[in-house]
Amino acid sequence: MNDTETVAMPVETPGLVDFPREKLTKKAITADHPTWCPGCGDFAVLASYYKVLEKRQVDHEKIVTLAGIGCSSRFPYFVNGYGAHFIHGRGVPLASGVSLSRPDLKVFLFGGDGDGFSIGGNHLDHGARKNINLTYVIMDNFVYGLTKKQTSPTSPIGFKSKTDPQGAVDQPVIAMKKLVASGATFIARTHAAQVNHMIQMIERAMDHQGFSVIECLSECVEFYPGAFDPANPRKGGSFELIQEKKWDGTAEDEMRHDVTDELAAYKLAMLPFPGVFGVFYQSDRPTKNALEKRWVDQSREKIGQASDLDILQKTFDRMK
Ligand SMILES: Cc1ncc(C[n+]2csc(CCOP(=O)(O)OP(=O)(O)O)c2C)c(N)n1
Ligand code: SF4
Ligand SMILES: [Mg+2]
Repeated sequence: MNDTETVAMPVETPGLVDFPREKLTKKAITADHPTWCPGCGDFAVLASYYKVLEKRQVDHEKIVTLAGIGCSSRFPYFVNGYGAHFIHGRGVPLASGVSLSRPDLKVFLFGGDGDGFSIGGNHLDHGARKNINLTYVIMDNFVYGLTKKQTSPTSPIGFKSKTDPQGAVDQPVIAMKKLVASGATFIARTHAAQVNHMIQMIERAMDHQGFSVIECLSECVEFYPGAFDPANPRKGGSFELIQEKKWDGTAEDEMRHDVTDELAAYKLAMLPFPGVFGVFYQSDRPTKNALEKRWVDQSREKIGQASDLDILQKTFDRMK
């Protein structure tokens, strides 16, 4: 097998026998009452997440909801399931560890633009290039919401905040450009005011084997109201969808977007705000989970399928 082939991963949970299941309902997945400001875009993202889990009837014990720190990162409190609200910017390493050690779980990570592109920017790049199997939703509101209005890495030039009272002067990170360059193998963009589209994107992301990441424009009504009106038809904007190739041989298909074309994805990412929405890029490069498993399996075969305990004991014996 060469490294470009996709490696199938087992999905059984070790030691778990089949048992009759009750239908997974929204009530069963809902935990605490969300504490965001009334009108915050994050409510719709959470509702879409509930909807996807319910629609897809994900095994309840396999749902893992992880996050960094920020308003958007409060997700794990509101989901009844395994999860952790972790350190600011460190969600990707945490989620990577969970995914690599328990490939049978459905690992979801949520966070903000500050969490993902500023303090966690480096982690995002490495999680993406390693193609760790997880789904990461970045709720981009162009501001630090939780800490009450500082300039974020995605704030546009001129944005007035507590850290830039005269208006931001630094070139912002363009989320989709960064994501395409990162090596993530599923990259999509959506808007919290477009719930059906958001649900579709989350479903496609969770079905993808590898590092799937979604930029979701989610308005901070408290500290950056109206930021995404240009992408909201109900506020006079336009929500332009990417037309994906259907490979049907028609003339119009020539004009459609090939999601496997990285350069085409980068060109879409360069469109001026509000840009376009949908799947920018997708590739079936093998995951680190699968490559690591192959290496572990081969090593185990070499040592006669010894148990984890035997291997540990032998390692200790060698150290004596
Ligand atoms: C190491 C560390 N640095 C800084 C902070 C303070 N802090 C908490 S949340 C946050 C920014 C949150 O912004 P974002 O990630 O965009 O999330 P939002 O609140 O906008 O959803 C900062 C700077 C922290 N908690 N830990
Ligand atoms: S401060 Fe902004 S991001 Fe945070 S809950 Fe309020 S509206 Fe939402
Ligand atoms: Mg933010």
